[in-house]
Amino acid sequence: MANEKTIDPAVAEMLEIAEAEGISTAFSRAAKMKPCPIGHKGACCKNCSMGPCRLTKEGQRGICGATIETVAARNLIRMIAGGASAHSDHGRDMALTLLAAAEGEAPDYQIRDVQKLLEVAQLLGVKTESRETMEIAKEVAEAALGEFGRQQGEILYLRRAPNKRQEIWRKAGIIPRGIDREVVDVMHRTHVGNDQWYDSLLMAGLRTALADGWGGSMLSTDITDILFGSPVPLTANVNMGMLSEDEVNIVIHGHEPVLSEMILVAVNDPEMIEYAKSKGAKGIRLTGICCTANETLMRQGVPTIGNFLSQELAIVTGAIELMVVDIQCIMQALAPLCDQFHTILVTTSPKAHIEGATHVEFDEHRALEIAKKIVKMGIDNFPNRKETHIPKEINHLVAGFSHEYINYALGGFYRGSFRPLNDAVIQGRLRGVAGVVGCNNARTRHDYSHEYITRELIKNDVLVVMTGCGAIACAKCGLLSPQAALEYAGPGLREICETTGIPPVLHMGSCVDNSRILTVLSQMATEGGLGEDIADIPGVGFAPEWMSEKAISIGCYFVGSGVYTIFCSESPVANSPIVNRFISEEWEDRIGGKLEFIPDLKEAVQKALEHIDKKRAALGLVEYDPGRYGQSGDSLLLKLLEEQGEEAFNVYSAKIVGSAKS
Ligand code: XCC
Repeated sequence: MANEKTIDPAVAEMLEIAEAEGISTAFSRAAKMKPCPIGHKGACCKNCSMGPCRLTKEGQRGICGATIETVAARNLIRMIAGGASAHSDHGRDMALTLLAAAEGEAPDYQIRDVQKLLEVAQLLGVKTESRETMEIAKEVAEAALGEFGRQQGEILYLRRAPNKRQEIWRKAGIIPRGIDREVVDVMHRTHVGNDQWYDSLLMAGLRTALADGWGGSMLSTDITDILFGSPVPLTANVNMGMLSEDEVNIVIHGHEPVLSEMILVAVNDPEMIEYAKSKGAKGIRLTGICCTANETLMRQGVPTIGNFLSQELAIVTGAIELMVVDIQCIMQALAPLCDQFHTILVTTSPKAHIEGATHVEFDEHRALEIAKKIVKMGIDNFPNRKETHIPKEINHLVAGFSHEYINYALGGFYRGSFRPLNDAVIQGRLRGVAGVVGCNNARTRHDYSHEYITRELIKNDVLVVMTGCGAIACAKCGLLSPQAALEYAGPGLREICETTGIPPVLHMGSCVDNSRILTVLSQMATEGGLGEDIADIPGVGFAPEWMSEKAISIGCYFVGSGVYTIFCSESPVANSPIVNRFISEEWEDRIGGKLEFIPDLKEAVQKALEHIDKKRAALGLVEYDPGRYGQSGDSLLLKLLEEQGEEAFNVYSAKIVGSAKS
C-alpha cells in the first residue's frame, strides 16, 4: 500500500508505521479529503462577499457579471502574486541581512564571495573602485532594497536577459517596474470591479512573475552567494538513513539560510559538542528538509533527509530531538505530530508562527547566540528520546552547481565559457536542456513523476538541471550522482558527463535558485549559435509534482522568459478553455513561452522532446540522432567504476570536488 503512495523506500517504511499506529499524515489526509471539484478547476470566485460564485456552466456569470474567463484568470494571477511575494520577501530579508552585516550590526555574518559582490555591484550601478568591501556591500544592499520599492522604470536585473528578450517584454508591455509594485498591481486589479478582461489580467500576471524571477528571486540567490559563498560541487548524502542513532538529531526545515547557516556553526561548536556528550549523546547531527536544506547542502554538504512530503514521516522516526523551521512549506500538522513524540518544534520567523510550537524569534543581530540557544534546547531533549525507527536508506549525490560553476565545468578551468555547452547542443551530442523543478504533492505518487520525467529526459540526451524538492527526489533515486550517467544517460550526454565529470542531472539549489537557471539560459542565448533569445534554445521546463503558489510563479517566469513549461497535473484553469488556450498558444505568439498542464507523463515527455526538436529545426541544427555519439568514452573510468563500485564513486567524486576547488 505504502509503495503505491511513494517511490522512496524510506518514506514507504515510515508511512507503514504511521498507518499502523493511526498517525495522521498528509498522505492519509489526502486520501480522506477529496479536492473541491469547483475550486480545483478555477471555477470559484470568492473575491467579494456577494459570492462565493461557482461558475460551472458555459456562459454563466457571477453576481457582479464576471465571466468564467475573468474568474479563472484572476485566480491564476493571484497565485502568481502569492508565490512572487513569498520568494521576494525572502529576497528582501536577505538584502536586510546584507545591510546589517555591512553596517557591522550582524557580526556573525561576513562577505564570503567578494567576486560576486563586485559583479552584483556592477549590475546595480554601485561604484566599486577604491572602495572598502563593506562600503560596497552596504550600497549593494541599499540598491537591492530599492528594487523592491522601485515605482518606475525597469528592474535593473532585467539587463541580465538577452537584448532580444528585453525588447519582447517592452513590446508586450510586461516589463516589471518594481518588485513590490507588481505584486500590489495584481492584488489591486483582481479586486472586485477592476480588470475584467482575461487578456490584460494574464499579461499583468506574467509581469509579476518576471518581477519574481528576474527580481526578488535573483537578488535573493545573489545576496545569499555573497553572504555564504557561491556553491561549487561537493559530494553529500541524502535520505532518512542520515539521521543518527546515537547523536542529537537537529533538523532544519524551511527556506532561509540566514538561520540554518548559524545553526550549522552552532552544532560544530566544540562546547556544544561537549555539552551533547554530557547528555549521553555521541555528538550532534545536523540534517535538513526542503529548501533550507538545499541551501546548506549546496554550500556545506549538510545531508538532506527528505523533501516536502517527508517532513512528517521524519518526526515519526522518533529520533529527532528538535526541528527548527523558518519560512514556507512547513506543515501546520507538525505541531500536533511533535506532541506525539519527544520532538520539539521551534518556529523562528515572525511571519511563520504555528500554534503549539515553541517560538524563538530569530534576529540576525544576535544570530549565533540564538542559534546556540536553539541547539541547546535540542541537546537538553536528548535524554527524552524513546524508541526510534530510522530507515537505513542513504543515497549519494554531487550538488553545488551554480551557473558560474557550470560555466567553468563545461568551458574549462582556465577560460570559463558556455561555448562547449552550446557546441554540444549544436552538434546534437546534447538534444537539448531542461529544468525540472518544484514540489511534492500528496495527490500524486510521491517523487514518482520527478524520477520518471528526469530519467526519460536524460535517456534522450537532454541535460537536466534541478532545484527544490524535485532535486531532492532525484538525489534519493541516485540520479544526481556521476554513475547515473553510465546507467541512465543517452550516449551523447554520457560522453559529456564522462569528459567533464558532471552528473547528467545538476542540482542548482533551492526554489529561489531557479533564477540561476534563467542566468544559464541567458548566457547560452548570448554565447552564440543558438539564436539570440532564450525562446530560441532547444529547452523545456517541467514542474512534475507542483503544489505551491511559488511553483506557479516560477512556471510563469519561465514562460515569460520564453520557455515552454509543462506542469504535470490537471489545469487549475481547466474551467475556462479560453484561458487555457491563452496561456499556451497566445502567450507563445506574444512572448515565445507557453504554459501547459499535462497530467499524462508519457505525453508530457513526448511533447517536450517534440518542442526541443522543433527548436533545433528552427535554428537549422542537425537532426538529433541517438546513434551518432557514444562510441568514445572514458573507458578507464567505466572500468574503474565497474570494478570498485562504491569505492570508485568516492574516488571519482573526490576528483571532481578537487578540481572544482583548484
Ligand atoms: Fe516547497 Fe522549496 Fe515546493 Fe519544495 S519545491 S515544496 S515550494 S520546498 Ni520549491
